[in-house]
This record gives sequence, structure tokens and C-alpha cells, in this order.
Amino acid sequence: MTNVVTYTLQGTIGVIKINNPPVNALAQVVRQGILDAVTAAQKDASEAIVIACEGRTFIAGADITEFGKPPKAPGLPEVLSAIENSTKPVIAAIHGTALGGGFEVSLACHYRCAIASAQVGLPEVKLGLLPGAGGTQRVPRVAGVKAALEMITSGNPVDAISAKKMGLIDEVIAGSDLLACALAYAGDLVESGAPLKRIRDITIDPASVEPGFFDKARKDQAKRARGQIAQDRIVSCIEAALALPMDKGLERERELFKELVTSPESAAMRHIFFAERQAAKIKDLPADTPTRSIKKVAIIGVGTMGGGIAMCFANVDIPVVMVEVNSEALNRGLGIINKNYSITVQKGKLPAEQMQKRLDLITGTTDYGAIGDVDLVIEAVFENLELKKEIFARLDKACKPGAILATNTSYQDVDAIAAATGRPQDIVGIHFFSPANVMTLLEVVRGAKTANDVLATTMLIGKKIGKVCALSRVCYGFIGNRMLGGYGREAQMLLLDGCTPEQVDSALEKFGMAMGPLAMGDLAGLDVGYKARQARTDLPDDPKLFRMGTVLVEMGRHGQKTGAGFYKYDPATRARMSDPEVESLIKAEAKNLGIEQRRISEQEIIERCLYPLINEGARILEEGIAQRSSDIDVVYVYGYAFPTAKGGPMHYADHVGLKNVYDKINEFRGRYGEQYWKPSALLEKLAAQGKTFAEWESD
Ligand code: T1G
Ligand code: NAD
Repeated sequence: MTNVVTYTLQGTIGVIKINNPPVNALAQVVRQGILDAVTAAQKDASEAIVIACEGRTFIAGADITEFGKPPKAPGLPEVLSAIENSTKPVIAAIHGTALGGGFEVSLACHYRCAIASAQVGLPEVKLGLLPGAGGTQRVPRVAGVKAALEMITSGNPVDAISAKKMGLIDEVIAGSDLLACALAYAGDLVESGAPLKRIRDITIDPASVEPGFFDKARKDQAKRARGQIAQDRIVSCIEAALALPMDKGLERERELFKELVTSPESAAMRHIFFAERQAAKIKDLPADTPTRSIKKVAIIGVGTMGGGIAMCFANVDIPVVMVEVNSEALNRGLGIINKNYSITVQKGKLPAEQMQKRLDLITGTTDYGAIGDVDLVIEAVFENLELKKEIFARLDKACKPGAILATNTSYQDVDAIAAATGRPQDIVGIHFFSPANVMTLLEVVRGAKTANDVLATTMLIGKKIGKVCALSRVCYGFIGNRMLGGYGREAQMLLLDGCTPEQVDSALEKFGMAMGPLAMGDLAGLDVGYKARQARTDLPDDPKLFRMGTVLVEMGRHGQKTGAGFYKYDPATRARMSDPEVESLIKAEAKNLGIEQRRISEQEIIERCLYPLINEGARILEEGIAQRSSDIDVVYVYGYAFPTAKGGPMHYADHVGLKNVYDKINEFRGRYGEQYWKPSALLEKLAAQGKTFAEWESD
């Protein structure tokens, strides 16, 4: 027995205790330990066995770091059949999150008890996998086929009380001392002569689903899979649970699990799992860097972004003061917040009293004097550097020493904004994505003088409001928007070369992007990009550059907000429709520019849009703007809906092979010119060395 898994006899109950921080993942040593303990318990005086965990949670799944490596014995199925075939009742005592293989361990037990705050779930689909140790066969036997399908294809956890209603948990423990209660529960089971209740012995009523149920389920899953394949395989497993005897069903599940665990989709999604956690770590910041307490927040400007940002803080019970130029703008902004919460309540996703509680936390003013006591200010006024500098100079006077002053700018120079104050160490960029209360990403922009505790505090408060944070140094557009330039440019160049807007967007959507670049432009507003380009002085003097965007804006077609842009939009459903008028406009412009149009393959569309993005990502690494290539992947997956099943642009490039990417960029350089297609030095070097971005580490 190791100190990771211990086995003791407490009275007549054998207790298997797992202690494998941080989340008791089922590493080989844990699997071996459980197997040894269950085997030992069969021969000793115990009358029942309790499996419990130390630390913050019950087993949170298989050890994801072991995937992609040669499997080590014992396999989890072997451990689970030892539990299930135990001659003495085995009880799982659950706290925290029993997830994936951890929940499957408990489902192999004869009984499950949990504290009320516990959660259980099978999140494998979020890693491009499926429950590979009986979850797809045991859950439908207990909770029914439909509930199992929802639980396993969504991967979302279920709280203990709901799990009890579903039959997945037998006992919700009222007390706080889980082990004591579990021992008592085990004792009661022994005393009452409770049977060895094995889920595998339950048969599923074939009439519990209507004919064609699984075909419909496959179609539904395919609609929202965006390049993921796990959902489809999960439907097949649950179908097998209904059609096959348990052992055949387990075999089928294992087969499909093995297919997924070796798939590039799952490798990409596991990459993002760890990349997200890595991104939260700032390399040169000691883990024990002190943080400042954030008890009250102010937001300057209650426009599109300000309102959503306020909701993020009110949602975690932090009071917010909104500051606007006048009461009309203030009431408009507060009105939008109220409307957004009402919609969430109407959808049944938020209790009305919760809405009121959050609204009560949000107040408004036009007086900067009213924010002297806040701990954090986030500025979200018009995207104009001079205006932002003016506001920060005012904040410098109005706010208490030690308050963090942040800007939500999308592009502007955070150091220039900091220089407008006498406290540049307290200035940081906190770049939310629209809609701010929905999008998960937060780009934290580190100024040249930003203090370590300000950075550590910003990363921490970002996690507290449910965001995934990634660090960027100061440059125009930081990581995400800077890389987007080439992606958007080529999408419009492809129109002049012969594509229709639908051809460009559907190629990227088939690749897995939630929305193609031209439709995304229509959503954000073509005028936003147009104004930003008008303000820039460093763009090449090329009549082809963003030509169609300019033509459409000057015609008043600003996108969804004017009902037409690259597409026209159904006023009722907002559905996009191809517009022959735009297609003839494109042909006319191409003719004016002397461009001979031609048929263009989907592959070329994808390469011409994604490779500039990857190339700029490599420059961003070279310049130290991003700490690691996986941070860039996190930015794109959580900020720009890049498909998780591709792992982000840098992971995708590594998957394609940097030599291939480099060669293709060079080919485009030859065809379309040096100014847009010069390979970055880092890409050139790594391609020559046969290395990957993941292997490259900044010094
Ligand atoms: N394996 C390895 N490491 C893990 C891990 C796991 N399953 N879960 C977490 N970690 C690490 C994580 O990288 C981080 O490390 C630290 O633990 C804390 O995590 C056969 C195939 C449990 C809800 O998908 O959802 O079982 O950065 O920062 O916010 O059917 O972690 O500190 O070095 O996320 O409190 C299924 C994954 C696996 C659950 C805790 N299980 N984990 O959240 O902490 S597949 C999962 C989580 C499987 C079987 C299949 C969360 C959490 P570091 P954290 P947290
Ligand atoms: P917006 O035009 O919708 O709102 C700006 C608000 O600021 C308006 O309500 C205006 O009244 C207010 N304001 C202007 N001057 C002010 C002052 N002196 N004091 C107080 N309030 C003032 O703009 P937005 O889209 O919310 O963008 C705000 C900032 O967020 C910009 O820097 C923008 O680049 C950035 N941003 C926008 C998005 C997006 O998708 N819209 C995404 C990320 C970041």
C-alpha cells in the first residue's frame, strides 16, 4: 500500500483513502492502490468498504497527463470490476467533484453517498473523449437513456441533490463530517442486510426511447459539434447500452474510447485544458506574489462593453458604480443591464430574486467624486487615446492610493495611458470581449511599469469573475486583435480574387470557426474597422486592402446594425442571406483593380486566412508579447471562437507541420507579395529545425 492510497479497518468497515493532490486523479499509483485495497478487503474482517478522498475533492477523473502515453496496468476497467465483484458492499463517499473516471469508480460501487455541495459528472466530451470505464453503460441503466445522453454529451456536472433524483446518488449526507456519516451509512447497510446492488444488473427498457431516437440524436449532436467527433461516438455507446448485454456494451465503449483518445481532436482539446491553466501563470511572478483586495469596482462608460463588465462583477456579489458623461447615457446603460438580466430570467436561467440582488449591487453616477473608495476602476469609453488619457488623469486625482486603474481598450497604448497618471504602477489593461458578460476570455495587458501585485490581482479577479486570463505585453491590438488583421485582410482579398462571401465564411465554418470572418465583421460593425483603418497611418498604400469593406461602409452597409453588410439580414430572424448586389459589386471592383477572378479551393481559403494569423502569432512570440504559444491558443479559443478541436492556431500549425505552413506562406509570398506574406523569423527557424511552437520556449 502507498501513502497515496491507504487502507484501514475502522470498526467493521474497511476504509480506502486516496490522497493524490491536487484533484486525486486516477494515476497508475492510485489505480494500483485501490485494486490492492479492494483485494485485501475481501480477505479481512471488514463487513463493508468505503472509498473516500483527502483534500478538496473526490476523484476528478483519469490522470489526463497519462493520455497519449503507453497505458500502464492496472487499467481502470480492471479496478472497477474488482469493486463491482466485491463480496462486501462498497460505498463511495463523495465530496467536491466526482468527475469522469472518478464518477465511474463510484458507479461501480454498490452504493454512493455524497455531501450536499458535491457534484458528479462525466466531462470527457470536453476533452474530445467519452467515459471509457463504464460511464456510458451504467448511467443509462440508472438515470435512463435520455438523461444519460444529455449528461454525457454536455459534459456538465450535476449537483448531489439532482443526482439523487436521477438515481445516481443513494444518500445525500446532511452532516459535514463525510467520513463519519459514510461509515454510519455503511453500517446501516450491513445491519439491514442490503444487497450488493450492481448497476450492471439493471436492464434498460427498450421502449424507453421512440424509434429513430438515436438517429435524431446523432443529427442534433452533429449540428453543434463544430469539428468534434466525441458526441457522435457517445450516442453510439448509449445505443449499445440499450441494444447489447453489459460486457458487450463495455467492449464497444472501450473500442470507441480508444479511437478518440488517439484522435487529433482530443489531443487538441487536452492541449487547451492544460493551456488554460498554464495561461493563468505569469512566468516571472512568484506564486506567492501578494494581491490587493477588490471589494468595490467602478466602471467608466456604460456602453456596449461597460454594461456587460458590470454584470460580471455583480454576478459574484461585488458592488459596482457606473460612471457616465450624463444621466441620459447612464440611464440608457443601466436600462440595457436590466434588460439583459430580464432576458436571462425569462429563459429560466436566473431566479428573479437573484436578478434584483445583482441589480441592487449596480449603482450609477456622473460624479467622479463618488468613486474615491473603490479598489478597481475599469475604463470602457470610446476607443480614443486622447480621451482615455484625459480620463486616467481624472481618475488619478479621484481614486484612493492603491486602487487599480484598468483600461478595456482594444488596441491603444496602455503605457501612454499610464503616463497620463502619477501612478503608472497601478495601471493595467483588462481587455474583455463582446458580449463581456458572456465571452470567457480576458486579455490582461502588462504595461512597462505595471506592478507585480497589480498583475497578480488582475489574474485572480479575472478567474473570480469566471474568465480565462491570458497575459499580453503592450503592442497595437495586443495578441488577439493584432493577429486578426491578416485574417480579415485575406478574407476580403479572396473576394476580389473570385470568392463569394458565403464561400469564404462557410470554408472557415466547416473548419470549425463559430462564424466566418465576413459575417463576424457584419456582427461587430464594418464601420468599427473602417474608422480604425482611417485613424491608422502605417497601413500599406494598396487599393485592394480591405477594398470591399470600405465600399460597403461608404454605401451605408455597416453590417447587422444597418440590416446589410457583406450579407443582408432577415429583420425578423437576423438570419444572413447572400446578396447578389454585393456579388456584382465585388466583380465590378475586381475589374476596376484589374484582377482576373478564378475558382478558389476551400483549402486555399483556409490557408490564406489562417496562415497570416499564425505568422503574426510567431512574431508575437518572438517579441515576447505573449509568454508561450499555448497562451495564444487560449486567446483564440476563448476570445475568437477558434475551434477547440483544433487546439488554437499555434497548436493547429504544429499539427499541420511548421515546414508546411512556412512553405505555403512562401508560395503566397511569391504570388501575392512580400508586404503581406513575409514569414516571421521564428517560423522560418523552427521550420528549418523541424521543431514546433510548443517546443519553443521564450528564454
Ligand atoms: N488529470 C490531471 N491533472 C488534472 C486533472 C486530471 N483529471 N484535473 C485537474 N488537474 C490539474 C490541473 O491541470 C491543475 O494543475 C490542478 O489539477 C488544479 O486544477 C476514463 C477518460 C477538478 C473541476 O475532465 O475539471 O476520466 O495547473 O486549476 O479550478 O472515463 O480541474 O495546478 O499544475 O482546474 O479547482 C475527466 C478535469 C478526465 C476533470 C478542479 N475529468 N478537471 O478545478 O482546479 S477523463 C475531467 C477539472 C476521464 C475516464 C475518462 C478541474 C476541477 P496545475 P484546476 P479547479
Ligand atoms: P460604446 O460607444 O458602446 O460606449 C462608450 C461609452 O462611454 C458611451 O456610453 C459613452 O457615453 C461613454 N463615455 C464617453 N466619454 C465618457 C466620459 N468622459 N466619461 C464617462 N463615460 C464616457 O463603446 P464600447 O463598444 O463599449 O467600447 C468601449 C471600449 O471598449 C473601447 O475602448 C473599445 O475599443 C473597447 N472594446 C470594445 C469591444 C466591442 O466589441 N465593442 C470589445 C472589447 C473592447
